[in-house]
Amino acid sequence: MESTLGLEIIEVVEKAAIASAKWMGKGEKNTADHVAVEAMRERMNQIHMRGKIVIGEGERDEAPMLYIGEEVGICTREDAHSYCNPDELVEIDIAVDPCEGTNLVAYGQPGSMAVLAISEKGGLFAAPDFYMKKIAAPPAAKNHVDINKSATENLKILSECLDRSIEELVVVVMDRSRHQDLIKEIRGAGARVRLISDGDVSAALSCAFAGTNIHALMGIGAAPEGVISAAAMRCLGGHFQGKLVYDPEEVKTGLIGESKEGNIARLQEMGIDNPDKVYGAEELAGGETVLFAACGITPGTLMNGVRFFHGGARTQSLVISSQSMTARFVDTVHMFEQPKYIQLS
Ligand code: VTB
Repeated sequence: MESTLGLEIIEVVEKAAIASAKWMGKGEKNTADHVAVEAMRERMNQIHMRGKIVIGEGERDEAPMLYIGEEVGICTREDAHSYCNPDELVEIDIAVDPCEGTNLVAYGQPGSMAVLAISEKGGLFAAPDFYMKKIAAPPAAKNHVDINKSATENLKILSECLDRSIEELVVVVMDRSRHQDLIKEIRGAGARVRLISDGDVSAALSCAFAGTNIHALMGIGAAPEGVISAAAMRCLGGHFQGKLVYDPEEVKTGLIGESKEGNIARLQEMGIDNPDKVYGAEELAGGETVLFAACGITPGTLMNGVRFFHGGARTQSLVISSQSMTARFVDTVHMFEQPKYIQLS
């Protein structure tokens, strides 16, 4: 996979974040999402790559752009052989969430970002549009905590791995009714809960960095976002596990007339024969080379949000590569026109 790709994808997430940030606080979540999708797709189509969207904005008949299966990049054109080199013609899989946390953007709340993950063909799990039970934890706890253990057991393990008292531990949980028992159990074990309204990708990622005051993510979110989180955690050596949720008793997928049996059958049609399988980060993002890029739309734990100034904008992105084993924080000043001056910080 092209090493330059790791640099070009910074611009892909930056453009999406800037477009979406213009709608920050306007209460228009669909517009905040739509403009991010357009900007991400436009910049991706300027890259010498042969990409296929494996996680995107929906099925082809649901989403006009960045739908599952859409081909993106200059080297997807029929005459690509005449102007793309062999490396650039190698098919790659792309998982995108141009505006992860549309509500957060619409209401000006922290934690939204434009995000994507890339791997060679077949390197990312094409997650179904189901919920996923997730657990994320720092590298020190990798393969020690386990999604099949109780929150209480995992907190004890986390405490030992991090050499921190349970009372010091902070677990991020999405503020949903489905998590009432989980939240009660975490607090009962003595740990603290940081509730978020949306954006569990940012939360998962934060577990891999010290100093974020986030020591774990637990609870149920979306499976596609779980794959993107896993791509980052795979590169960072963090712990991430996911387990598909198919029982409406745990969480309703919103499909009319859904049933546990019907959901199991849908998963089997997708080739998922074991609906109770536990996926590790290395299975959700198992490719030899995995790239992850995110740019803050609103301020978050790891990255600042987009800040506009007269004639430009400033962004902060994070690009992680399993190839170079690097996590780059990229601070970019975008000059839309010749600025009067550039604020240094
Ligand atoms: C989850 C979470 C995402 O949306 O999908 C959430 O993974 C939706 O959960 O990060 P609900 O269906 O319970 O609202 C996000 O928060 C944002 O896309």
